[in-house]
Amino acid sequence: MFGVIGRATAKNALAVGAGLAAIGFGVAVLAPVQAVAQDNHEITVSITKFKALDKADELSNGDFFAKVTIDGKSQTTAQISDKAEVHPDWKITQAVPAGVHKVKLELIDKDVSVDDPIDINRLDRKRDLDFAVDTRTGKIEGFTKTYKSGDTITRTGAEKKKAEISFVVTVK
Ligand SMILES: [Ca+2]
Ligand SMILES: [Ca+2]
Ligand SMILES: [Ca+2]
Repeated sequence: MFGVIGRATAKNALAVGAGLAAIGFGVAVLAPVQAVAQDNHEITVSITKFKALDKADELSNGDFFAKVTIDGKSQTTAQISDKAEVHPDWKITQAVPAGVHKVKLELIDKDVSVDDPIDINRLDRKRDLDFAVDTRTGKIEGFTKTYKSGDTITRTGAEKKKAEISFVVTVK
């Protein structure tokens, strides 16, 4: 697009008005192109189960919630305070265009000052989970094996303030 504008401007090097008209034309052409990329697919991350493996809080049970970020847009779930295995059935859904999308899953203990990120990734110095979801194929990549839409994925942290978490990613 800039190349087209550049050539048009060069041809009319002295005619500033023509250059501005070309830029205006460029914007008018861009608008319908963006409208074609409709958010007609959907990614849902359901956290079906988690269990804290040590204490997230010193004096009480942890108060946990999940944060799911899809293509840079974050949503959080409600909070659950429990020391036992929890089946929260938290669901986060986001409409997306067809294709591959980056997803980040975090389990967090809510604290008064700074929240505690709970370790759900067995890698050292990495507490959250990053993966990519292809809404066209239903494949979920970024783990040691490739999962597909509807599979239950279970991961366990190994550092201090850790949990085991199970979740399902579905696409439609
Ligand atoms: Ca805490
Ligand atoms: Ca807490
Ligand atoms: Ca870790």
